Amino acid sequence: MICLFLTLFSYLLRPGWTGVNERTFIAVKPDGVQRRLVGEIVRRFEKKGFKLVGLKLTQASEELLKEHYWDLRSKPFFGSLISYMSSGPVVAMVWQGLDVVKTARKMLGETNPADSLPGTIRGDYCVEVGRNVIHGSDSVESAQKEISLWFRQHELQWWEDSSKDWIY
Ligand code: IDP
Ligand code: MG
Repeated sequence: MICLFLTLFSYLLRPGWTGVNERTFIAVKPDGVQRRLVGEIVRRFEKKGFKLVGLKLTQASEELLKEHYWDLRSKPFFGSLISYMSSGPVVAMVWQGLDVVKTARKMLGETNPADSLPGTIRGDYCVEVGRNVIHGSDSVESAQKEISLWFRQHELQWWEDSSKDWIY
């Protein structure tokens, strides 16, 4: 009985989504939107088998971006990063699936496009670190923070995925 209670308690206090319910925050940056890469990027995540649970075209405020990139505030490129990211709309998305955070980072490639292998998004579609077309959360913890920063709860959809038994 105590065991059952403890299990239920730890389930209720679980640190966000895990397993097949893991979620990550992906954003097509302003250069990606301008260069018509939105469809291609969404296509890659869909074809991989991940589930789209949130998507919007949005103009991010400098306030939101400073919060989003808070860890980089002392970097010399911080100012130019904020103006780049606020230079036009971004497509903000939440994708869900097993190991989606780690896998998405692999699909993106390295921060610097020059270090990114062909076949990755940054390896295929950009050349400069300051114009690297896409953002992806670097850990489950950052994903949770970023999702709550960019999305309201009601903007995330719950839907039954009819292909799930063929993916898992
Ligand atoms: P990530 O996007 O691969 O997680 P971070 O180190 O978190 O890389 O940096 C965030 C963003 O800041 C990068 O995607 C890139 O747009 C920009 N950035 C990182 N390093 C540099 C740099 O050396 N010069 C200019 N921009 C940079
Ligand atoms: Mg990062």
